[in-house]
Amino acid sequence: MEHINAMLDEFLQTDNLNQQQIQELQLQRLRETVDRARRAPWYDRVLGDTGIQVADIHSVDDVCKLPLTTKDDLRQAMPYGFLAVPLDDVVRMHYSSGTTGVATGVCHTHNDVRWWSECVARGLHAAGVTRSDVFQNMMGYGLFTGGLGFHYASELIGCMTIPASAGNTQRQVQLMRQFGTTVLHILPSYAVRVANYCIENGLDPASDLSIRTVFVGGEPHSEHLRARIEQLFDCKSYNCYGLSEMAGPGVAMECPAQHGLHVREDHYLAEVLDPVTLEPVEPGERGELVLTSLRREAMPLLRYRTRDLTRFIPEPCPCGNSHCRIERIQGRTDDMLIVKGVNIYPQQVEYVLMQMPEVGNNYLILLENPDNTDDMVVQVELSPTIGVDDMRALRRIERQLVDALHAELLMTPTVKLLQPNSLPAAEGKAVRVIDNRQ
Ligand code: DLL
Repeated sequence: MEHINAMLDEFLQTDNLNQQQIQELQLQRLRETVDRARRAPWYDRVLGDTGIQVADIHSVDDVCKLPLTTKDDLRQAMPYGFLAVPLDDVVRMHYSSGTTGVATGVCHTHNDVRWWSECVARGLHAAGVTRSDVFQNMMGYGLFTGGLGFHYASELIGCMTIPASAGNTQRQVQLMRQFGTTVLHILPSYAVRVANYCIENGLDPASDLSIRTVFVGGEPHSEHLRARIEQLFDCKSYNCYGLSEMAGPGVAMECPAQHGLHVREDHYLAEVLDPVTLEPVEPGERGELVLTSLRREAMPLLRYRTRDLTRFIPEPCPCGNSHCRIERIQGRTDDMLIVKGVNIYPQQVEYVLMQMPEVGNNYLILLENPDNTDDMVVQVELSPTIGVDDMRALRRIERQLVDALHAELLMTPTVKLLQPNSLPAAEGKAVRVIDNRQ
């Protein structure tokens, strides 16, 4: 118990560093990282080509002198081109999930695993999770980082941890009831599905379960989806962001203010760049998040292009944590769809749908071009509370959805209403778009 309290005190001290202290720490760690990165064959070559030395880094702003790293670079250098330690020092590897191409492997030393767990544990602690909580981890265990990333963190806090992994909803609910689960870690799309499974089986997820805190992440989701989760389980839902290349979940997490995610700035140096010019955006403007790991030993990454779109929230956070905040991820640069010449992010569709109480859990965007003209069909599951026999009511809902989507997207999609739970449920992260266009 004493060691947990000492650790929690340390978390508090780190979260309460002021910006000047954070930047001093970042500068020291940035220099160490550049030094360490040179031991990896890839960076030895790339940094050698640029001629940049540790001595050229005088402030954290000098990070812009370093070369950018992309997912393609990682792919080219698979499996060990980015490894900066002897293989003997590596204790684990994970895959990035590869939703946008070939998955890449990421290696970890003992320290990498420990610091990663601490980053997540800080978020659990900030949200009020304690050793008295029963923590059900419903993210996939294995190569995906969602499961093990939170598992070690909740054990650090001292929670009774249920390594439930993803899927098998009936057993998940049974575990929650049997063991009085109070905290969940879950994909946001799956959270709503679990709640609806409860309702269909005569349980009220708000009153028949004991969930008070839910951590969601791993995929984009809107503020409205959060509101739904909170209402369904009568809980607080906190957003957690991360990517396997930077260890996994815990790069940035929400605090009780629930407005933006605090980047763990003692571990990650964040930049927001214009994805086209690759120059920093104006303060507070949206762009691509670029991350430099500051402590990772096995695979330090310099200026990694995440492809995730966000912005810094410049105002200080009322929670007192002075680490910078990013807004929830608005999509990925490579998510953008061009339909009939209009740029669309799937997040915009979710934003519209989740405001309508008639809409159920799941939706799917289908893109086709039968006569060389783009067609966008939004398949929308209805809420289980809507009678599917009232044709007039269904036509009204369809019309409302088309109008609301048109107002947001500036183009008119076709809307198809479906019975509740009729779309195939994804095993892992939700599949929101199928592009069948030639
Ligand atoms: O998804 C790590 C993770 C697991 C984070 C569980 C949070 C909770 P990857 O499989 O490598 O790692 O996928 C990383 O997922 O670049 C984002 O595009 C997306 N992503 C992750 N968290 C969020 C989030 C894990 N909270 C990619 N909001 C990232 C939006 C997210 N997108």
